[in-house]
Amino acid sequence: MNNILKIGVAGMGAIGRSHIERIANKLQGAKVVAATDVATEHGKSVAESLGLNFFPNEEKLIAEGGIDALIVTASDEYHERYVLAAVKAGIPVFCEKPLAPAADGCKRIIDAEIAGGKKLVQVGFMRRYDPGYRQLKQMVDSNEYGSPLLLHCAHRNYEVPDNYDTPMAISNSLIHEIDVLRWLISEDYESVEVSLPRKTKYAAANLQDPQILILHSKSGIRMDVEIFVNCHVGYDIQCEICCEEGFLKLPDLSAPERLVNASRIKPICRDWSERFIDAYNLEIQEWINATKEQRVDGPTAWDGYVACITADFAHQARDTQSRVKIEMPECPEFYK
Ligand code: ISE
Repeated sequence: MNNILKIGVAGMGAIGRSHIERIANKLQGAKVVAATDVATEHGKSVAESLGLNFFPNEEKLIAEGGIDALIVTASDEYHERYVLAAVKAGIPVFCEKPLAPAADGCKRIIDAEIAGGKKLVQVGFMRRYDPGYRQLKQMVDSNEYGSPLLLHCAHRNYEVPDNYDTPMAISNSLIHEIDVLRWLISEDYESVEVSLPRKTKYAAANLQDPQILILHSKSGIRMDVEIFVNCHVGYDIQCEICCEEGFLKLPDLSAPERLVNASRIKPICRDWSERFIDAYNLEIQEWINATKEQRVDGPTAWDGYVACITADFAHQARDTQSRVKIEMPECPEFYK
């Protein structure tokens, strides 16, 4: 591999374009050279407007695109197909979360990666790169504040499109907390339950919104996470860790306060691309650096699998309105 990592992108939607833009304008050591998309006409026109070679499918992109690595930013249902193509070709692949819409898809990826004998997959759990979450992690790991006992979290989106349904609140949005909380406390989950409050008038018929997920870790830490995707207020992410000797709070993005008309106004973000811009930049830069040294330093396919297994048990807990034990397979040596 020469000095510049040549990347192909599968999926020319908003997140794909924003990764292409950050690699071109903000990050070092890589260049996006080629692209594919299941929607050929759309993909082709976006790719051409960005000066990228377009290929009609992933096989051609990998075989003829001259790429060293792949970034998968297609919709969730195409993740498995693209990741498997990269793994089978032996090239590193960064896949946006979730690794697949359900755990069985992740399992096929794990099996293929283990069969190839080399770690190639990183999952886009970008919260692990957010400076605020990183500070929380250092504080928890330092043990200066004692053991974590309780976590109170919220994940609020301004609004979501009408095709966004009840399971997506967990599998597409709250999956970030499923990953980042397990990473923060360095422990696996024991059980999950889902409480369903009164529904907002802004939610479409196919969406229960808000929902509250309650997770218990193996050692008994209790974590409640509100997911409220049509809150019509802004993009608001909260995480408070109550430890034996102190309470640790995730900082908000700093913004100046305005004092006007006898009020104090402090803006909050409108959406996630604004709130987590630093996290995305760091995440992709660190992936580029590690990929060039043939390592996977970030969240692995195993982390993606664990998150999807947890989400699948959460769906069961919601549908049965009961506390469900999370059965997790033993982590293979390959991922330890
Ligand atoms: C989106 O895909 C994200 O990753 C955002 O962080 C999350 O807040 C949003 O709900 C998801 O749809």
